[in-house]
Amino acid sequence: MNYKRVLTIQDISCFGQCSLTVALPILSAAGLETVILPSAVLSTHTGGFTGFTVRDLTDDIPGIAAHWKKENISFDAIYTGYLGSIQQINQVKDIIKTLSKPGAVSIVDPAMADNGKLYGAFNDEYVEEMKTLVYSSDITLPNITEAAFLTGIEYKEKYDKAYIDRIFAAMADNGAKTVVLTGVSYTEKTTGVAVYENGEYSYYEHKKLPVSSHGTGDVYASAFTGAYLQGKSIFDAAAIAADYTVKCIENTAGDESHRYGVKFEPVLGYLIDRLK
Ligand code: PXL
Repeated sequence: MNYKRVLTIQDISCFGQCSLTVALPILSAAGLETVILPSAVLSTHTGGFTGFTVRDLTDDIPGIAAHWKKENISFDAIYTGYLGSIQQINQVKDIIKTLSKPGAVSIVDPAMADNGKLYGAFNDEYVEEMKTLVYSSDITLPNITEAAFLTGIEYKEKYDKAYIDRIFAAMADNGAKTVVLTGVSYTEKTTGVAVYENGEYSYYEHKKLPVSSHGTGDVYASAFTGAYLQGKSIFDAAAIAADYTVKCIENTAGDESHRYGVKFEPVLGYLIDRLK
């Protein structure tokens, strides 16, 4: 196996199975040296909980990055998820510039919206700043809501391939290189991932489960990053991550007390097998 060092920058939601508590175990299981940079520490994630605590770590980030630079620590890949503020988006841009090895890949999950709406903490100004990070990255993994915000194209619940083509064309016009668009569903019983790479569209379709769970975007992006850095093609990594995410949702479905995240740990073996 290829031993690569990846840095992932996102928050720690202590309870709730998302962001770093998902990314670190999944990337480690994929066989990667995983370095974390927590952007904030929250008692829980912000989806469906009230009264959570937040410790913003913005002021700690420059010192951490400067120490790594001094120690000559650099990365084969930098993968970002939920970032709490505009200032943190700018810090991430600096870190990508200063701590990437030559040829390193930047993978940006613009985790800021779902189901047609921005998450509570974000506004239009945040979206404008996120555009600059997304459009300068090598690979980005938005869902349809995020892609709509990133392009200014209206969000639609029902659409056809022409709508997805329009999103890809607008993202490419803005500078996007490779786009892995999640949650693209053309039929009632199926959903999938649309991939835009080198100007070409491809689509991986799989069954749609009748439940939606929090944190699946983070599971997906982490599994994709793990598979891609282990040498899978963009399309194969997108498909493996989709199959793994389906397994996680299946493993959680039926447990109404577990809607805050997915039980991804018991099925990590499946992901590891797919990476062999
Ligand atoms: O899963 C994305 C995510 C990550 N981190 C925090 C969140 C969310 C989504 O709501 O609130 C803190």
